[in-house]
Amino acid sequence: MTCQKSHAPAPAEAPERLEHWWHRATGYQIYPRSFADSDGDGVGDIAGIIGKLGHLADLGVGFIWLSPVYASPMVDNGYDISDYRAIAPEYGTLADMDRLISEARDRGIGIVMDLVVNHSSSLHAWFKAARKSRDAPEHDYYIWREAAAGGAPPDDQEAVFGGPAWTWVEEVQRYYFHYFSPAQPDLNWQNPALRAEVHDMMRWWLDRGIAGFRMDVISLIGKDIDQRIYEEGPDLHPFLQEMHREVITGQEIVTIGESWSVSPETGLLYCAQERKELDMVFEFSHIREGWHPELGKFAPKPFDLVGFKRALFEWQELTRHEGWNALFLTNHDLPRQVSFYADDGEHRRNSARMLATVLHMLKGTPFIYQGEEIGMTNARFERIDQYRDLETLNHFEDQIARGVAPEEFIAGANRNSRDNARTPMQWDAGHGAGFSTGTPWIEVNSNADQINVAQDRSDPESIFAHYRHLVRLRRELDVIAFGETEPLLPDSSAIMAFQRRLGSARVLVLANFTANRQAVCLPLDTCGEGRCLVSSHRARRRIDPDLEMAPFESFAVLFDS
Ligand code: ISL
Repeated sequence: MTCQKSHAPAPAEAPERLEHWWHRATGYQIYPRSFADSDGDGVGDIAGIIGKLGHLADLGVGFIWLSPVYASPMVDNGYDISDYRAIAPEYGTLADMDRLISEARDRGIGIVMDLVVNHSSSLHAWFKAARKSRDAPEHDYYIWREAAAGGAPPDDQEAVFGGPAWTWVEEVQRYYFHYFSPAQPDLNWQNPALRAEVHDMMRWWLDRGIAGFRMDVISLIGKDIDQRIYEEGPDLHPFLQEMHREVITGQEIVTIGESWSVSPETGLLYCAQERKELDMVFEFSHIREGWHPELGKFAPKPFDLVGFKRALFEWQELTRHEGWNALFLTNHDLPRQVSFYADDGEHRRNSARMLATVLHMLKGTPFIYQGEEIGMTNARFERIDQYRDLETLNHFEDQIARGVAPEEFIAGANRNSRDNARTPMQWDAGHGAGFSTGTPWIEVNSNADQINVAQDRSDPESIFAHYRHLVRLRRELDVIAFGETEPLLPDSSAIMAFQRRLGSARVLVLANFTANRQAVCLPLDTCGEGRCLVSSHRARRRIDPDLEMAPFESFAVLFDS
């Protein structure tokens, strides 16, 4: 192996970027159903979250992204909203919500609400009126088409959660469109009155003092149904610009859009500052790298570090001068990161710390998903009746009907089902993992007696302490918040390596993604004597061109000339 010089271009002068509070903040996602249950009904709630604000303040996060807590029949755990201005009774009341906003604010933590406006619940008052009569003003708040010949649906589009994307309504003799389940009819963004209702509702929440919005599948709102263009349709950006003008302008809030279709070609259309749309997007190219190209998420392919790095670095490059990145490896729709990308057995603690180092040393706003800060793992359910997620259950039915063996499906679900991230937060080794005194709505992970907050925080080398340190580094060091990213060793299938640079400061980040010792050969101009910012093993100061890394070791070293 020969060591090479790095050929990184000299960092170009960046145009001036206005600094906002969220540039140095770390987000924390709460899935309320599974976070903390204060009243023993087996379902997490807002009072439970308030009781745990100390944990989040210790971690140092700047804001919480709260998955939906609105009134909902909970077909999709709250991503089916029946009243945007009411709280689901099992989660609490509007007064609880106001208390959460103010108690979090007292600790320097903002609340970012989940804005789910591609669709509502079929039990929303708008849809109830819409399905009764073609003449109701709300009828046009949804997307209707006449039946095709013989009464068939207008086209053969399938819904994400299985089955056709069209459902027939007898009363109005029409089909309505639902990209997700029939319980989630798509809203018709072409209707200006509907858009005005959404803007009004957003202002209502901002008046309550929230810190921003995470916008669920926002890339779908500009769809052109007749052309069968769903993602990033022709009206997406005009609608986002209108929303910015009507609601967001002049507010020091953060907006994060979710988009499964965004690409490096379209990324800056959402988040370049001068376009006045969103601050950043959750994009999934690094996640899709782990999916089977034809068979999708329930037939995952082995993890490929080279593709994963390519995807992450491409977005680091894209947002070098404009736009901003939302950094994440896990959320409520994805598996637990230690299980998916590293090792959740013998090397779990170092794996968790390594993945955290990699993500939190990149440029962007990082998100920690509940339980990630203690290295929670996938659920490993053995039977389909242990699963609760409608996507997993519907796809099970569908794939069994197509001849897939149940064990084969369960193996895929064990790796990639959304329920892996939805088992209750593991607070302690007691009953219900300290999540609930009752029977949790979904089984607690069987490893809760070994993996829990109390256990992790009693360990001086804890995963929690590692995260807390990373969160602080971003707040304190300009090079971490704003430095440019320069990939190193892009072809290595074992090591992720990169540098961050700002002015005279340079940070070198190295991570071993394997359970083996790895010899690493670094470009000479990356080496030298520096200050160890963070490390999972022994502190590294002197970096030589040839070094050896322990299994799942990670570190970052600061050089300042
Ligand atoms: O993970 C997914 C891709 O197969 C989908 O399950 C998921 O629906 C997609 O990521 C969009 O997610 C968002 O919108 C859905 C909701 O079920 C997810 O929880 C939400 O994050 C519909 O509102």
